[in-house]
Amino acid sequence: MKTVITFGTFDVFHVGHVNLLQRAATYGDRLIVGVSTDELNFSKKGRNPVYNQDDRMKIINGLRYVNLCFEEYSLEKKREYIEYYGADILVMGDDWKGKFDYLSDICEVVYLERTPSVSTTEIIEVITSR
Ligand code: C2G
Repeated sequence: MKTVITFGTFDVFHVGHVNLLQRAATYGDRLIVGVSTDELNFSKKGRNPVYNQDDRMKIINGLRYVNLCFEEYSLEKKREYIEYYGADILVMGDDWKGKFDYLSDICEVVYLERTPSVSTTEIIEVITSR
C-alpha cells in the first residue's frame, strides 16, 4: 500500500486546492494531509488565516479522497511527519519546486503544477475591494 502525504494551509478553500489534493491522491492508495496551524501560518505570512485551523481541518477531512489529516506545527518537521505516517511519496505544488528535494532519501518527492489564476490572496483582495 502506498501512502501519499502533502502539506498546506488551505485557507479559504478553493478549486486550486481541490485540484492539488485530487491529483495527489492518484499517486497512491491513501492521502494524508498536514494542515498548517494558525500559529505556523502567522509566522510564515504575518497574518492569521481567514478560516481557523479547526475549520480548515474540518474542510480537508470532509473530502472523500483525503484519508487522514493532522496539524502541521513546523515547516522543519517534514521529515518527522513523513516517517511517523510512513509516507512513500511527498506531493507539493510547484511553487515549492526544489524546496523539499532534501527529503528524497526517505520518500519520492513530486511537484505538481499549480492551478493558474486562483489564490487565497486574490480571493481576499476581490472580496475586500467590493
Ligand atoms: N495550490 C495549487 N494551485 C493554486 C493554489 C494552491 O496547486 N492555485 C497548492 C499549493 O501549491 C499547495 C497547496 O495547494 O501545494 C496548498 O496551498 P497553500 O494553502 O497556499 O499552502 P502553503 O501555505 O504554501 O503551505 O509545509 C508547506 C506549507 O504548509 C504549504
